[in-house]
Order: sequence, then C-alpha cells, then structure tokens
Amino acid sequence: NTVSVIGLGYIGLPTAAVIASRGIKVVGVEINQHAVDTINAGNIHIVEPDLDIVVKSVVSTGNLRATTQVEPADAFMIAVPTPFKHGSDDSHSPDLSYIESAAKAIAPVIEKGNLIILESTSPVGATEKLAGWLKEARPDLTFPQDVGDQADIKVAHCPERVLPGYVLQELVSNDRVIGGISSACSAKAVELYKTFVRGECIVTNARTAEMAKLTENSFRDVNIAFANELSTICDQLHINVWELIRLANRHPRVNILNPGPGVGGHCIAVDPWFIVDSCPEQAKLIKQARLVNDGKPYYVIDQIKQAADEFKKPVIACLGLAFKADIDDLRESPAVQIVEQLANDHVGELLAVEPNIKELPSSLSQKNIELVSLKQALEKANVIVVLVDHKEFKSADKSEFARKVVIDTRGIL
Ligand code: SAJ
Repeated sequence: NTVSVIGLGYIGLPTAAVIASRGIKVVGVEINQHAVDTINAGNIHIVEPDLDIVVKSVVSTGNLRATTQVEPADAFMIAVPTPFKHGSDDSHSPDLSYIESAAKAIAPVIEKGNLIILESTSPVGATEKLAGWLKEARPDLTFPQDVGDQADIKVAHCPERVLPGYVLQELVSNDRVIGGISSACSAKAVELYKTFVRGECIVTNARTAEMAKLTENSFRDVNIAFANELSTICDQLHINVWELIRLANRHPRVNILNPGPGVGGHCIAVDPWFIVDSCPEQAKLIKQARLVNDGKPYYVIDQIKQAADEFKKPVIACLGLAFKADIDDLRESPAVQIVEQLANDHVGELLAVEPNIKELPSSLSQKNIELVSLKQALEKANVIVVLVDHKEFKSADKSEFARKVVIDTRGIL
C-alpha cells in the first residue's frame, strides 16, 4: 500500500513521516522545490521538536520520498492551507483554491479503490466540493455523493487537531473525528488512521467533521476573548486580572483561560471566520470574540505608548516575539504585530528578546529593532513589555523588573 500526502507543511510533513515510520510507503507531494530537496536529503524545512529525527530515519529507509509530481497511490491525504480572503466589507471568506488545485492535480492519477482524505481545516461543505471537483475531472469513475457505498472512489474529511510543539505526540495520541461522504468512505479512512493513531477514531459524516474542527478552535477563541475582555475591564476597575481569574477558577465549574496580547497562530484566529462566513446571522458571539481578540494588540500598543510617554528617551524591551510560549514560530504573532506597530509609530528605541531565534526576520531588523538578551534588555530598557510567557522569562529574577515600568500581558509576574 502507498499513501500520497499532498502538501508537506506543518501538518502534511509530520503526518507523512509518522505513517512512513509504520513501514508504509509514503510519497509526499509539494510544490516548493526547496522543501522537496530538503526532505529528500533527510532534513526538514519547518520547526517542530523531534520531527528532524523521524524524517531522517524514514527517508533513509526509503519509506518517505518527496516529489513535485503527483503519482498514483492507494490513498491521498490532502493537507494544504485554507486561509481566508479579506473582503472589502470586512468579510472573511474561506479560500478553497489550494484544495481545488490539489483535487485537480490528483484527479488524473486516481483509480478505482482509492481513498481521498481532506485533512485541511475546512468550512462546512468543502469535502463535498472536493468530491465534486474530482468527479468533474473524472467522469469515468463513480463517487460517493452519487452512488454511496458502492462508489469507485472513497472521500472523507479527517481534520488534523495537533498542537504545534507537540505534533508528533498528538498525531498518535489524539482521538480522530472521521467524516466520510458515505459510511464505506468512513470505514476505509478509519482503516488508514488505525495504522498510526492510538487514540479513538470516531465516525461521523463529512459536514459534522468539518464543523467539529471549526467548533474546537472557536471554543478556544471565544474563551480567550472572554479572558481578554476581562483583562481590559479589570484595568478600568484597578483589579489584578490574574488574581481575579485565579480566584474565580477556584469554583468547581469555572475554568477561565489566560488573557494575552491577542490571539495568534494559523488556526484559532482563522477558523471561527469560516463559521461566521457560513452563518453570519447566527454566529454573533463567535464573530464578536474574533473582534475582541483582534483588538487586543491595539489595546496593548496604547498601554505601551502611555508608558513610553513618561520618559524623555523611552527604551522599550519587548519580551517574546513568537505567537505563544516556547516555540520559535513568529508567523501570525500578535507580539510581532505590536513590535512592528511601535516601530512604525517611532515610539522609542526598541529592543526585542526572543530566546528561540538567532536572528530577527528582515521585516523587523529593517525597522531598527534590535535583538538582545534578556540581561541586556533589563540593563538598557526603561519600559519592559512581556508579550510571550516563554520559560526563560518565567524563571527570570523578577527583582530586576522592579525598577522599570512593566506591562505584563501574560501575567508572568
Ligand atoms: N492563547 C491565549 N490564552 C490562552 C490560550 C492561548 O492568549 O489561554 C493564545 C496563544 O498565546 C496563541 C493563540 O492563543 O497566540 C493560540 O494558541 P493555542 O495554544 O490555543 O492554539 P494553537 O493555535 O497553537 O493550536 C490550536 C489547537 N486547538 C485547540 O486547542 C482547540 C490545536 O489542537 C489545533 O490542532 C490547532 O489550533 C489547529 O491546527 O487548528
């Protein structure tokens, strides 16, 4: 049996590597030639703990190979991005063009008996669309949306749910929601996932599986928005929000998440919009939560500006640039958004401390932001802004902070 994984990014590559580590032949298809060459040399082009070791080993045994060309396989797993398109009227509609391209790429090589799985987080209805695109390209084959269980081609949605930083563990240990277009599609998908998933494989239909994934991330977004809103209310009322949340969480049925400088990453700030786009009339709370979380960086920027105004020569140290603790991923990071805006507005001298990277991306270094150690930052700065709760900051000697104006968006103090 061979599995073809379409898209070797943050989800596709670990998935391909884990399946290959079970002795299954995996071919990864990726349009980025540099990524293909890197992987075939046994290296990785993304950052994820231990992934390099697994990839090196499965490439050396020949179980994983990357290519830019689609080839026949028994199963195809599509793990391509599903970003959103910004409308002129503040709308955010899902961009399914990568899924469509993947469908058009594999259509010529699919054969009777093949299983096609959509792993990308998708709006409700996307798996049916995928099946439609395949059918359009291959009128010689039968599809489950027309003939149900008897179809030549099986199609299912199985959303990834792994947490960046813990991908290799969670790929294996998490339960999986598997939504086939017919029950035979689900059954065939379960068979494949059972080869590497230790969690439970729970079967539903494709639309419910799509919505389940969007719901998980929206649940988190709404709950973080609640915490972020509390933090601004507490500032108004001169209450320490961290103490407040600690106290409220002593209630057996209350579990408030942590406020922060905003919500980053590639999922939680995106997926709720897919629900809003599908049902704008109904999804009022979900939309409001997005707006609250997207507004939080601007609130923090205002706080920093006010603090800087107290100094003739403000030197602002921003602790953390990553989108969350203990990772080096700076993409879609509210911390980066804040630092960039401060630079654009010439708020003062800007120092950034990010223990997980060796040099600043050019977009930041061009703006005269300087990457320094925590020690240097504490020596030089008069304003300290905690943007990420990295372990290096949590364990730092806090007496050093006492002589500074501190804005602690993560509550590490
Ligand atoms: N954040 C807070 N306060 C909190 C928790 C998180 O401000 O109490 C912020 C983080 O700092 C970060 C953002 O939210 O900026 C998102 O971080 P996260 O750790 O909540 O989630 P992600 O984006 O790394 O991964 C999520 C996970 N989803 C859920 O936990 C429901 C993961 O399981 C998904 O697979 C992933 O999205 C995805 O790919 O969809």
